[in-house]
Amino acid sequence: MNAYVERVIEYVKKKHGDEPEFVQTVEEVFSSISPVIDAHPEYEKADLLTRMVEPERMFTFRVVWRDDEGQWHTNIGYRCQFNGALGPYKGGLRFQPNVYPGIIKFLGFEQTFKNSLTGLPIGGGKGGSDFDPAGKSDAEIMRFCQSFMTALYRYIGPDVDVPAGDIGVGGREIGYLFGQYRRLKGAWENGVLTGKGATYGGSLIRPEATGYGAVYYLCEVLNHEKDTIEGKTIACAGFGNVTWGICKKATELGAKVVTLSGPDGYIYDPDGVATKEKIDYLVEMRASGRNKVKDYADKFGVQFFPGEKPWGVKVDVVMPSAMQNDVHLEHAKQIAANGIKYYIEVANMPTTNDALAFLLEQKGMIVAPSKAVNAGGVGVSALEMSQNSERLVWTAEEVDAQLHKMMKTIHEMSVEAAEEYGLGYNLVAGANIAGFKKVATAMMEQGCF
Ligand code: 2IT
Repeated sequence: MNAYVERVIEYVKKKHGDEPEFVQTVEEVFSSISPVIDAHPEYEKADLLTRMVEPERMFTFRVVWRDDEGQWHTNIGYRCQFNGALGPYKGGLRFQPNVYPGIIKFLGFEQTFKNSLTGLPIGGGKGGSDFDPAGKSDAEIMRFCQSFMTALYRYIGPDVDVPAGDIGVGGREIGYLFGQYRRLKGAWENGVLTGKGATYGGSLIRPEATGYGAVYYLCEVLNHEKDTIEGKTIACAGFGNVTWGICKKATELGAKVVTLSGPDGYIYDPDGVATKEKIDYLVEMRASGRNKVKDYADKFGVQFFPGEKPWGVKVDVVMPSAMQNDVHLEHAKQIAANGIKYYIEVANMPTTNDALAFLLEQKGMIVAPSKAVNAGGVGVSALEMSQNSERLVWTAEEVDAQLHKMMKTIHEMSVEAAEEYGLGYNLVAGANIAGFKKVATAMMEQGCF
């Protein structure tokens, strides 16, 4: 590996040992771009990599809210404006009790390169709170969102920083956040958030975009292998918005999602999460706030495996679509032992670095990285920003066609970037290189700061 890259990784390990997820993503991205640093000595001269691992701005804020019994609670809010070289900071808000600076920073770092891959003018950001939405009433969620936005609104804006949803933040939360922003600003700036409802500037297809985009990307991979999606079985994780989108598109194209997971275990449905009733039920499960996938097994009479992950199931395609570090080395070994050819990451950093390295060594296995596969979500968010600034609403067909084109281009760019450095069909390195190059060029051209 390039000596400068090694030094920066060591520096990050030393400085951020208490933020393991952040160290993990820096190591993953920077080890891929080592050949680019070899070819561009000016990056070391400008110490570009040390600049890249330091967020432009990151802050915390107090979020105080009252529950239905009249009890007061205090949570921590975060926003990390990681890199604005390509456009306004853009990235989701995550509400989950395990949120701490290391999670927000890993997501913001990933987001910077992912947003670059979309080809659209968006910088990287991320935010959220350690608030736990599970079991909260609608009124409690609303009061929390209003308090969160009251603290955040002066630091964001359509040309400054445009948050969206992530785990624990969906259309309902974005609605409450937007309502409070509008109330505080006294202005119709609907470009300030994406993932809005369709009646007030939300883009059609945005709720589906991450899942649809992931399946479009999978189709590009299959096409490259002269294979087709028809008849394929897919193991997914989670049962949130992303998995829902995958189920819809996979079913439409003749494939079957056979597993879902939750904090309580996983379900196996050999017929596939493939009927409208089943797919709609995912939305109900999520809205219930129970956060249990067993509900699906009870309702549809399929097998439930308590406390287990779905990675031992024999399928054609594995798509970890729930959360970070969901696939460990022991799971990776099971996946390889099952002879699975397609490992398509969907959630942000779903694979530990040792598991990823193991999978990349497997002959005949194709590994696709999440920052490319899930980029359709934020890509359509950028299209939502375009529609808001034009004060227009595009049709679902227009948005879907653009999303499809975007996913094809991301795959193509990754293939070309890896080939340029003699790495063959390496989608992980290709995505990191292609995403990095644009951010690096923009930072260099904008001077040192
Ligand atoms: O991880 C992601 O790309 C998101 N949560 C979506 C971000 C966005 O701005 O739509």
